[in-house]
Amino acid sequence: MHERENTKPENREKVLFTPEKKKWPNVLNLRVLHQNCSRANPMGEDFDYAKEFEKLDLDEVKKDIRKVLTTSQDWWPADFGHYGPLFIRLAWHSAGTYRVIDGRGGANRGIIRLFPLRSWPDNINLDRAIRLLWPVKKKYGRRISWADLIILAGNVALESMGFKTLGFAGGREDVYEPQEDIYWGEEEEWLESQRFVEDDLEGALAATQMGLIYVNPEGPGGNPDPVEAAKHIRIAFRRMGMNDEETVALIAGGHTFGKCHGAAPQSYLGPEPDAAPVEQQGLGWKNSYRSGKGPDTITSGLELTWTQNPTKWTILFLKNLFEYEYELIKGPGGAYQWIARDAEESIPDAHDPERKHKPMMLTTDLALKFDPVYSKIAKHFLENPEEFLMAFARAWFKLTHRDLGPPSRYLGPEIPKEQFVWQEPTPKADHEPVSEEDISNLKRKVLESGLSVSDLIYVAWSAASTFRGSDFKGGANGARIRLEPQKDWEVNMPERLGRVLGILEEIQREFNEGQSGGRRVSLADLIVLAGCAAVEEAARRVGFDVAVPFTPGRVDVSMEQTDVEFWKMVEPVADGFRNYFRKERCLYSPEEMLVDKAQLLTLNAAEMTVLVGGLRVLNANYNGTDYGVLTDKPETLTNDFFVNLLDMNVEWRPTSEDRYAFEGYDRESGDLKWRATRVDLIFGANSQLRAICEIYAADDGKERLVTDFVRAWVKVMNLDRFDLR
Ligand code: HEB
Repeated sequence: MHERENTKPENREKVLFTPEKKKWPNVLNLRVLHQNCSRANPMGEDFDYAKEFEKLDLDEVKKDIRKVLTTSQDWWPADFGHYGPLFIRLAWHSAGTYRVIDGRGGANRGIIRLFPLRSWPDNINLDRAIRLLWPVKKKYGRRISWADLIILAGNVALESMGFKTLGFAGGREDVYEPQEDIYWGEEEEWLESQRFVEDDLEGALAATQMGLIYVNPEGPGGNPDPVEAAKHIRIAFRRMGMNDEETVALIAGGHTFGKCHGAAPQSYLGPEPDAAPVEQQGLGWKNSYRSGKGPDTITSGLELTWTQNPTKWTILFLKNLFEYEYELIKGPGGAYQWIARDAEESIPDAHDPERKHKPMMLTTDLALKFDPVYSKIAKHFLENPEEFLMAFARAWFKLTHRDLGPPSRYLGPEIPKEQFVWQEPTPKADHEPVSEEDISNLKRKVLESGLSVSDLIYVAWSAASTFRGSDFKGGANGARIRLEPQKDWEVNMPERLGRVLGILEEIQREFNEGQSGGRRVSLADLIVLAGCAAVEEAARRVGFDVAVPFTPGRVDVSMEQTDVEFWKMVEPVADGFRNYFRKERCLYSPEEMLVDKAQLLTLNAAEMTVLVGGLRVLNANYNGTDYGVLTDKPETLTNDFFVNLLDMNVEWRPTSEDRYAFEGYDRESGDLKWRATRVDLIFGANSQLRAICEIYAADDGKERLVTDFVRAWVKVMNLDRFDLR
């Protein structure tokens, strides 16, 4: 790896690791559950981004961006007189941090403009790209978010260079505070260690090295081996949900444009934005080499231009890749790159019309030629430029829209008509929803069906809790729980699930067939409705007559509308709400996995607490275990979990070597009373969680528990109801 000494963020420790974290590393970071709260949002609670965005004249915005693209600024002169390639790189790096496994990262909140991403070494000089767009952002203010503007600018850049995109959807709402929930890696130093653990990336991280969007352009660890590089590319792009064809299209399509910058070694660069002196006003990497810009620019430290026409959509990247033999050299930046020694000097200079260069490539570009699978695809694209164009258009749209959620969240006039399986569309219901009277009839049917409260709760939770606030995927809508692969997930207890769904489907059929009007109930609705009925029943058993709000309108989707590959990758390895934990596949402790899941469900600490305590007494554990079921009357919505957890007469002892399972003994009699996992006991151990538990354990906490549980339950059931907002 080339020198990146000056880009070390000295302040990182101070900011990321708070004093408590250093002294008590095991204290759960519950702050991740309270990020970007209304107090951190300067836009105020009433701000409705969708409404503001709809006021926008998108054509006018695009016109303004187009003007920026070709208006070179003295403070950062445009290569080839066109900022298009730079903006494409900006959009790609903004979207490219997305990872399938937890849906975090990506373009949808504008985090590339905030700490720490704006200071990532891979994002060198993208701070300039964002500043170039400021006049446009300034003009439209709240009507367009940075998150949307950055992706739109990438699209306009492509279009202005002769490429036809599939379209653009808005709807990405900015955050105003760096996100704490995104685990980017353990490394203390940027780019320090290789992140492959037995040929697999640590857990789930998309980048193969800290601080890189994907892979090291010089090859793994700076080793210029295209075949090895291909392996890393494959893993890294798969983590982001891209297959081989999409990967080749993206790299070849992206590197059709622009150039790499490495006029001199990176030692000329000053500190990154978050470590730079205040007078630089958030611009980092001040370059002391000659003019520090234009022909003297240092970004990646690699110096090359791929094609003869770097500001036009062409097939030239692929043509050059296959036409020439490449030889390994070190460029002026001191980094490994490849040159077509025998080729003519056919490549234009970015700033000097008199100069020409030979075609050059990155090690990672050559991976497309030397990996047998990539090479087949790349050659096919070279011979079929139309297919290449379509493949890039689709992959680009997926890259930049994947984290925006289902099409029902898309905004604006440029939404493509075509729908894609990765979007997981949940169409609007084409039937009339059930009436209030139907709802109470159905609830009665469900409760009389012989299914237990626990059955109904477990299945409703299994369906709804796939939701992730990170990329707005999952949820009960669509009833994907009855399809592959969710129906076979271990955590869903396939046998029980099959039995419960069988009975619910029977009730559904009976209801729908008995309807003379247009009213129908979808299985997705019935699953949630059944859960509501179970919660009501469990509350009734303690004497509380509550109505759990239910809003019909969910639909059942087909296999064709389900991204099977995606769901295979995101099968839960833990769900503390169901006391499920697969140790060998988890990166964090059980309690951390619980918080992680709660964060994806957009729950705060109190909601998480009341849900766990409620689910335990409702007997909703994986495999029906009694861990944490601290009650003598299971399937009844009592506050027993909290009362017994805080009971000083019980003494807890670990029973397993890994300290996952515990037993609670009566201090006086010595009798075994309860069993629990770490996920249960953390609520009594952690000071913040214990403080919340006390509210529910108190003598006046019984009713409060019911009310709060119902509210949190309904919230989870409706997380994916974008149609209601
Ligand atoms: Fe790229 C540029 C690497 C993928 C688009 N890239 C670039 C560079 C480098 C790279 C190193 C240079 C920077 C500077 O400035 O210096 N890439 C890379 C890698 C990968 C990639 C390693 C993986 C394999 N790209 C990509 C994609 C895309 C792109 C996917 C899209 C789609 N890039 C791009 C562009 C550019 C770049 C457009 C240019 C920029 C300018 O010109 O500024």
